[in-house]
Amino acid sequence: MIKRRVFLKSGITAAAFAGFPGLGLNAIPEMAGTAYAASFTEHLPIPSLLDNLDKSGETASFEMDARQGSIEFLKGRATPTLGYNSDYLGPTIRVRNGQHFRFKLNNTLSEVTTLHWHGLHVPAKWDGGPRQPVLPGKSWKPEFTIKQEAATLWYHPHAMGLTGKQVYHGLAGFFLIEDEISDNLDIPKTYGVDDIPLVIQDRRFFKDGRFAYVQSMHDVMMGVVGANLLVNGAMKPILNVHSGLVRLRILNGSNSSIYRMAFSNNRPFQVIASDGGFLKRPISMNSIVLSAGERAEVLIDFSDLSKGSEVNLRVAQMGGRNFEAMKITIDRPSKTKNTVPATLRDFERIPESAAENVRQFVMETMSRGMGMMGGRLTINGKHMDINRIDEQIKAGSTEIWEISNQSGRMMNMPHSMHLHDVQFQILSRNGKRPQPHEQGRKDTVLIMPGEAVRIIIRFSDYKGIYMYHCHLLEHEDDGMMGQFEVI
Ligand SMILES: [Cu+2]
Repeated sequence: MIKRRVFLKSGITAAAFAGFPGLGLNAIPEMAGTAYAASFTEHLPIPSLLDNLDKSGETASFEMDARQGSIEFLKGRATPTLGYNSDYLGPTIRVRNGQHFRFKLNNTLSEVTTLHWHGLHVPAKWDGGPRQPVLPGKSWKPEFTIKQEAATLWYHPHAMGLTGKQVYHGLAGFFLIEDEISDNLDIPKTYGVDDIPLVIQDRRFFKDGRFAYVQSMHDVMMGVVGANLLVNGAMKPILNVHSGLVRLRILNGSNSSIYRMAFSNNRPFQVIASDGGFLKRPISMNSIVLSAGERAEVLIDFSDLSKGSEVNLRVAQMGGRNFEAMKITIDRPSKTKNTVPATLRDFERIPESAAENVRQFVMETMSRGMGMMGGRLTINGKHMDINRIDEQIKAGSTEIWEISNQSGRMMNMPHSMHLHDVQFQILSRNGKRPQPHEQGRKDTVLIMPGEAVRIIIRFSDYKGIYMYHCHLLEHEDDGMMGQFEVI
């Protein structure tokens, strides 16, 4: 009875599941699970930093183990986890544009994994997608040159059918690129002090403490949504900052949730960067929506507040809960005098006329004629097939991709389209110019039911096979993914 009530509350009708054999309402798990009590006691964990910014040293060389771990998110109950060099999450990798990057991943897990550089312009063979599996006990040694301007990217596993589970258990980390422009901007840049990475994730637990990652039909269709919120792996942490300007690099690292983020009293903040780097100029906002996989860098000014003041980071889950996610406490006066710069970085908008080709992508649930074969979620009526190349693209060409979400007839399901290798620009959303903070460099874009988004992409030097897929990880694992080959 409880399950049924929770299910109906989600606004989906039983009819939406008609035609899925053996899946009556009883098969639907509790939606978001129990919300466990947490109070602002723990300090925000800051992932350790791997960097080699010594300008004489041209090569950055790092090694990480993907390994099992355990954490007591709930007091007295151990949660088995995964992490890179750590029980949960991984270190922040920081590199410079132009630097040579050498890396070694050791897979100490009992199953296959990969490591994908989300947002990075990277040779196809080192992309770390499903085509580059790393077997248990094996290592993977990518090596390439960073050819990309300053940005907040991230890394996570991307093995066929296992992405959702492995990310949920903790495999994810930040990948930051710096360059001369980020060096010269007068913005906070002391890592962990006034330049803070924040990965936001919701989680659902079984009573014994294990993560409740079950991939039921409901979870695959609607995404795994949890009633507990983690910021850098901590529930309701406290962050102590100075009474000055603070930079937050925010990643929606959840599997399938869409978040609206804001601060107490709707305190305004300045958005300075989207997925792929700095905007032309700061955009003042009171809240920002990020879908799974998207990032934003924001500057927030606490100089009007005295020591002891508190400001909460608020996260509202679309169609779900409102969380007081983190408490920011002003614990010292500011020693630095940063002001928000008027401009950030030149940005050349690619004109529509530059496009040599237009492609259409329809993201759809149970497309006509596909029936029950494979997954339920499709792009252009197809499920992911690693032996099929879906799109061939000429190296050096510019294309427009028109992506529409036509799942609304089946059920109201947002999607989050992500392209590997490239940073694209959004031309329009439902025929209208995107909001100012969406006019910069993007690699992931939220597409609500019934929406159509047009993006423009320059495919430059690297040839080879890359993925495009829904970044709601349950959708990706169900096959809402295709491959493009740059030839
Ligand atoms: Cu999706």
